[in-house]
Amino acid sequence: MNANLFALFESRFPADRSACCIETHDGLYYTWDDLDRATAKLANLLTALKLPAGARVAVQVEKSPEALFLYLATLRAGYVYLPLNTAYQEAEIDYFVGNAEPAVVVCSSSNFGWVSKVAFAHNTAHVFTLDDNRTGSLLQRAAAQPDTFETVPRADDDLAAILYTSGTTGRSKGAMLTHRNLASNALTLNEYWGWRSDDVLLHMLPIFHVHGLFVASHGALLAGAKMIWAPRLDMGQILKFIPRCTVMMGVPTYYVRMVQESRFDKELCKNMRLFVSGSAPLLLETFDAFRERTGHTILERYGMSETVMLVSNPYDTALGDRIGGTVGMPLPGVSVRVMDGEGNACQPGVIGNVEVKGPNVFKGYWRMPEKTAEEFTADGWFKTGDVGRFGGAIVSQAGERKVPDDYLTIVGRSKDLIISGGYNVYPKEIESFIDEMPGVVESAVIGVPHADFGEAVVAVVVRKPGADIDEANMIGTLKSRIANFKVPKRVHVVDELPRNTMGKVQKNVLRQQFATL
Ligand code: MLC
Ligand code: AMP
Repeated sequence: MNANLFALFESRFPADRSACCIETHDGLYYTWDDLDRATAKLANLLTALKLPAGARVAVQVEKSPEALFLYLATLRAGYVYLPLNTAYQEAEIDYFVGNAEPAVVVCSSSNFGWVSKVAFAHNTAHVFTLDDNRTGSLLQRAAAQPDTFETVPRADDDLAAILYTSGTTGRSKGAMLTHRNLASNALTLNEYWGWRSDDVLLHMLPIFHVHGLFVASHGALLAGAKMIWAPRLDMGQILKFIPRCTVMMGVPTYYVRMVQESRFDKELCKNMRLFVSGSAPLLLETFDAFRERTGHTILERYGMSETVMLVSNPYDTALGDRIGGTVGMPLPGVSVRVMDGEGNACQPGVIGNVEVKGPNVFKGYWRMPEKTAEEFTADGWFKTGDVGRFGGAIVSQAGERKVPDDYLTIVGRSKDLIISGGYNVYPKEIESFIDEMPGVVESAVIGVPHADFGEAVVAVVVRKPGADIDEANMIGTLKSRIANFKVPKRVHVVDELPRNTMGKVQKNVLRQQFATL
């Protein structure tokens, strides 16, 4: 059997291929036939390039149906897809391209100048452009290709995608996901969340991370369900499209903003069957307010780039309630354990490190066998870096609620990570940029509570005697060098950083000090 993920999707295409597969926010319709033909043309183009086996196709483009087709065509042709956040700037792209050595790079035409320079410097053989208005050299070249293509056979363990996740120390690591990782997770979610062929997914997430590219798109593709496709979070478009939709997924910021919109109510959402939240903690306050406003109980789930989805609140009420503040139960086929520092499993109610195992767990970090080995226990469990507990209780204004022992609650992270609006920011990376700036002795980057983004990035900077550090200047300089979501919202200049007796910076002290910013 062909384990190629695309072959799985193909096997689930609806019988009527003239049905709508993607409707865009600006009124375009793509049928399942269109998807089939477009991915065939792109797969033929990739094949015609005679790329080496296992070649990576790195893509930094704005969201469009054609960008999704490029992902699917890469799978179909048997190559490895490498999506890149559109906010990444030159230094970041230089690292990813240098590390992954893609044979093909696809970028927007406005970035072609600098992206092609970076790509050619790293010996990438082919650089194409793709814009979100159905133009660019990629589509021009693909137009001349045949519109049928025999999906290339792949084995379970062959790579399908590499997703870069930032590292707590050092540079980003490329999580290698296989066809089996993605297929097993998609099949599990298909069943667990009750996907139906008559579902309509409101797709508003970016398609360069797990949530939008895999969880959302795979769900609809596997169900043979239609997607309404919008380029970014936009309340106007939610109000316009939600009455025709049945499923929506978002990071918590999406729900915070929906609750703030008074026109978002029960009547508007009456066709909906499922709202999913993930990628960052959803505040109980948002969970409750959303239910009050719409009558819908958000389903919160937990996952990561290395594992796709791990744990989910139930869709089927026969399995249990969706409990706000928890991420639910391990998905079928996924094992989750909470361990203390001595390698023993914690009792329910006791907090420890979350470790996982299953067919969804990635193959390792690209060309980093030592880092891969560090992240797995001797008995083969992946250390998520998240801290949580099974069972226990959720305390809210409404009182204390006992949580069943098979429900997981994520209470924090052992990794030094900030999640802002669903994007991960590793303080170390930002600190190294700041520390190189003139007049800076050292810096500490922390996350502080933020009503919209959940956490906001804040930098605390120690200046050299007599140096004049200007907050706006520093923010401006950082904006030109790193992705905008990583740039500190505020910079505080201090005389020294608080340290413990070991000389380690006490970030918890700084977090408390700046918590009310
Ligand atoms: C944008 N900005 C952010 C930001 N997004 N700042 C902090 N954190 C963010 N996430 C800043 C910009 O730099 C800009 O600043 C200003 O906000 C306005 O930019 P924008 O592009 O207009 O913002 P907006 O459209 O409102 O975007 C916010 C957002 C977006 C929350 C909608 O960030 C988003 O779509 N996030 C989703 C992330 C996601 O898909 N995560 C999944 C990861 S997968 P300035 O100063 O220039 O004005 C994963 C695994 C799993 O984690 O479990 O799913
Ligand atoms: P990423 O590396 O971008 O895939 O992000 C994965 C991380 O996001 C996880 O390790 C968690 O820290 C966090 N995360 C994802 N979903 C949730 C959730 N529902 N609640 C809390 N944290 C989450």
